[in-house]
Amino acid sequence: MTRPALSHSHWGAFTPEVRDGEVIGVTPLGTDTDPSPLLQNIPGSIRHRARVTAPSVRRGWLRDGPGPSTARGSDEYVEVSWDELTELLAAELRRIVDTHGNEAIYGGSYGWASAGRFHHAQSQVHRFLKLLGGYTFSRHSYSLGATGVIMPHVIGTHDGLFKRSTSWDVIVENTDLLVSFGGIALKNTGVNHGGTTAHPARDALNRFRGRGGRIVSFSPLRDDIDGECEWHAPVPGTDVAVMLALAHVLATEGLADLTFLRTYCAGYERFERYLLGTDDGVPKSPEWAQNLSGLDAGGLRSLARRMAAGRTLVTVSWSLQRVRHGEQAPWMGLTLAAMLGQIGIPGGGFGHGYGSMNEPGLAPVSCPLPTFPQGPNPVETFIPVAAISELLLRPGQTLAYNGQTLTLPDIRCVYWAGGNPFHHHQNLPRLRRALARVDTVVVHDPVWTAMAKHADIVVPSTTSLERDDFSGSRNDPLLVAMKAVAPPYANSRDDYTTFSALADRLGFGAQFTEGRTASEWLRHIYAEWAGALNFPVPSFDEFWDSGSLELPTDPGLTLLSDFRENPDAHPLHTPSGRIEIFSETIDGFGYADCGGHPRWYEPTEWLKGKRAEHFPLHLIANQPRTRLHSQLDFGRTSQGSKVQGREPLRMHPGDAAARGIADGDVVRVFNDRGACLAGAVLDEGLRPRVVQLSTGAWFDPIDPADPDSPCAHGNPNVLTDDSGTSSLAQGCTGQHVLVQIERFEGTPPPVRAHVPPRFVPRDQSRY
Ligand code: PGD
Repeated sequence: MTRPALSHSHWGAFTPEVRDGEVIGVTPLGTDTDPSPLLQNIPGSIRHRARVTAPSVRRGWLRDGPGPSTARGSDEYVEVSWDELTELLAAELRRIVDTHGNEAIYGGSYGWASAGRFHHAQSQVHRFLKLLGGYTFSRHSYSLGATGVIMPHVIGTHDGLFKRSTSWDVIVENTDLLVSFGGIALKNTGVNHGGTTAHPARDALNRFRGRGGRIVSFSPLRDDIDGECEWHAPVPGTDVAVMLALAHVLATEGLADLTFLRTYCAGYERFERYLLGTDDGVPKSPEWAQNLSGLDAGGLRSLARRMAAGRTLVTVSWSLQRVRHGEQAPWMGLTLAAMLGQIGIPGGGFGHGYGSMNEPGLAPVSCPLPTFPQGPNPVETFIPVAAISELLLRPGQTLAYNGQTLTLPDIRCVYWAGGNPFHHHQNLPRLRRALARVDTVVVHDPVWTAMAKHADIVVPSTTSLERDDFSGSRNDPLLVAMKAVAPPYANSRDDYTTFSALADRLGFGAQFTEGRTASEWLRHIYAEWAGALNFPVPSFDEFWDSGSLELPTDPGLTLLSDFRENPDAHPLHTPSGRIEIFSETIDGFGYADCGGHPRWYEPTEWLKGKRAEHFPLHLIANQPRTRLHSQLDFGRTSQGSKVQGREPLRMHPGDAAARGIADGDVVRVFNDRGACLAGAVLDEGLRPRVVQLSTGAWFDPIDPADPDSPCAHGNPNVLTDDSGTSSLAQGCTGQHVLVQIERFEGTPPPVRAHVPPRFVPRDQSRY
């Protein structure tokens, strides 16, 4: 038995214990004081049955050639050699480019893939497709679709909000009251997309409480704050109304900081007319908000006074913008903080995403990170990332987005590496119909996800445990040398090798590889980076041998402190240089679903709407506690939470009793879009009529040939609505959906989510 060096994942660094090419145990990095339980999903993952063991082609595609097919998702596969795969794929890409042009390839390929600067699947696929002549791309993320568009308009940055957020230490030392919309769930602070070597949030919140700080949490789920807090459980989707009510108290009781609003903001007066009901006759008072949110008006009034009386930080979780009209919550949270006048003061102001990822609150690295060069994309067509089904189902039609009218191109090939749309996209029956329309679907993944099972060409990728790489994230001090701990499993290859062979076959191999092997690229990227720094770092060999390298960071930040100090010397990148409480730009777009200032819009999926007469429970489809998205769903931590093999669905005991449901029962969750099975867990820590089913259980259609088939395993995206946040951002709205639930009677179907598809021998594939 050997004990190899450090390895790294999105949820933490660890030392793997390896036997016979498999990880059998992991020891978290010694300096990590709160290691993530997700690490325990890793043992057994290299040789798991769900791995793609060889290049595979869908039988119908091999037999009939490229073209639309409803067999995607239910067909058999044929194993082919790497040479044959390269030949087939290169010929198909050439055909599409020659016949339909490069914009007919959708390479938006969203997804978190694995930690690692070089073998990062998105970087690899995008570099390859750019050199092929380009591809239709995607903008923004499923995490932050609404924020990614609204915040640059109103505060002039998106990344900076997280990267240069107020640090945990500053909060611990200065904040009196932390008013959190959407909570600060420590389950989410386990992860970061570049990797993360320390988890300070739990300790920071405890130290904050120890100093006398108070936490107020607005969330339908009690455990969105771990530990003590004042919990308010509004009707889901009404946070903006609650924020408006707090703002109303500040405005009407002389508690708003008018000097701050005049000096640092633009357009408060226009917003105030709306707030006070000057034009529409509806004051957005606590009584008004009580009607919508179910929260006591008196309680809101006294909270607003407390917020004005001390150092208050208003935080908004990312989940609140992952709903219809999701642009409004971060914008209104920012406006509320601006009215308190504490933006830029240590411990006061605004924060977005504390408890959404392990980034806000952490010190940023004060130098650039090493990068794998991408090059330009010669194609200009794109979609906001969550419009994938729109793109495939409505070629030639238009989509409103951020003041533009996009014409959707006619996509013939969908090329995916390092993401799982059957995890991240909404309304899976619609997505299945959309994928049936194209000529060819290509997926690179180490495992047989539902997306791989819908592909025509499946490329077996290695996991990060099977290749040398190094990781780094913008808010983590360590570059970590990620040394391979096992050889590539079965017949898998790293994506770089796959793309190198393909590029070679297509005639641009030399441009893609620049003559370097993977290990030469690691050295090259490191050397290029080291050469551009203004401080010395060890040689690559020294770094590789020592296992990690500590980078300088900017500790003790307060968000927008420089702007506060001197708004003329440090103007925001907005048209006014100020925080735009009223945005002339957005107003000028003339959208009915996103106007010039933050406002309350009635949600489409909420308990007080018409739809709730048919589907009377509000399902929160949030991030899972037991895995990252859909990754390693078959791992120990994830499997340990399942109920009768299905994803746990939490519901209030009263709602369960009314339906004859007991703890541990299999339940059927349904609405007019689809249905799934799940395992009931009764919990009083939810607002009545709210249920919670996390994303990430692998989609498992009971009848794979039926696009409307229910999922046996508990994937909530069979239920969610595939509509954008608004015409402004068109972001993902998967967080909220109305459903009905009943006890499942009879013998539930088996869960086959992690079982590979059926294969037929090569000589039978012609029939
Ligand atoms: P992952 O499960 O991380 O989900 O969606 P995302 O697609 O990122 O998928 C990553 C895939 O990459 C996995 O299948 C993994 O096996 C594969 N992979 C890992 N390493 C490699 C590699 O080296 N090479 C290749 N080729 N593949 C690799 C996440 C998305 O879901 C996000 S970020 C959010 S915030 C959204 N949240 C919600 C939500 O709140 N509610 C709903 N209903 N839906 C959501 N979807 C979104």
